[in-house]
Amino acid sequence: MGVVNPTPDSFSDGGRWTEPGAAARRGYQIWDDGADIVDVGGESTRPGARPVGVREELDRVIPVVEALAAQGVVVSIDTSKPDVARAAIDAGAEIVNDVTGLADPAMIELCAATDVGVVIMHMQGEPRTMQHHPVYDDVVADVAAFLSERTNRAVRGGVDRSRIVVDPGIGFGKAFEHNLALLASIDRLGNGRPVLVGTSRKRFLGTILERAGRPHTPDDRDIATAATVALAIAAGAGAVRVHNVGGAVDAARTADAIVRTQDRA
Ligand code: PMM
Repeated sequence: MGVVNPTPDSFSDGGRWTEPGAAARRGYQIWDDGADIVDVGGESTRPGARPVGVREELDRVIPVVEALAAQGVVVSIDTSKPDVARAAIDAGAEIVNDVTGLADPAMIELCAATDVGVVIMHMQGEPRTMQHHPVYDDVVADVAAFLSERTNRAVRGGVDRSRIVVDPGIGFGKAFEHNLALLASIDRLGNGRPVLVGTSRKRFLGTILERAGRPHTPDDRDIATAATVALAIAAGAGAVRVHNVGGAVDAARTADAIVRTQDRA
């Protein structure tokens, strides 16, 4: 899954694709680079980010979704607002990626009625404050239980279980150690559903690189991201969400080839 954020303030690519034509071109480029899905998001969820209104989010994403879907690109819409998700589905989006894990019952209804693919992500708290002091009893067990509970709730609401993918929400209300623990336990998170992992350019990678005295702007984190992609795929992740698709595709294919070779041996 490649990422395009037509926002002014996303932590990695914010401000680069605010013009819809530029965002759509970026989406095609990601598709060309080998993404199977292009994820379009109009509201930054970076720590401390302020919410945006429905109208503004629609203005940012709908032209981009329309343009990409018209070219045959498989688009997911990264939103927690049912009104935005509905308009995006009408514009051709096939997947709803909800960082609140379908917290709004209207989102469950919409996903059930439209038969889209669904990403249920875990977040502790809300973006404005989520990094202040995240606390868990046992982060892996707590996140796995949340994902299982939200999956079951969606299924009870009419969403086909086979259409659901779960995501531990790396960096969403998680301290450095929480992120590492989750990435080391991907096999325990899915409860039978495929796991999507989004590590791309995130702060915890900056922390690792800083500790080693390495540069650490978000764009400098692509090789570190590729390491997480390979490890995630080797650990059984079903999908990864990244900004630099070309590099991640190479890393994912390599890991996949090695793991499959072992399966055959
Ligand atoms: N991370 C971001 C945004 N949306 N969605 C899912 N499912 N998983 C993630 O890890 C995730 C997400 C962070 O912001 P970005 O769009 O700038 O990468």
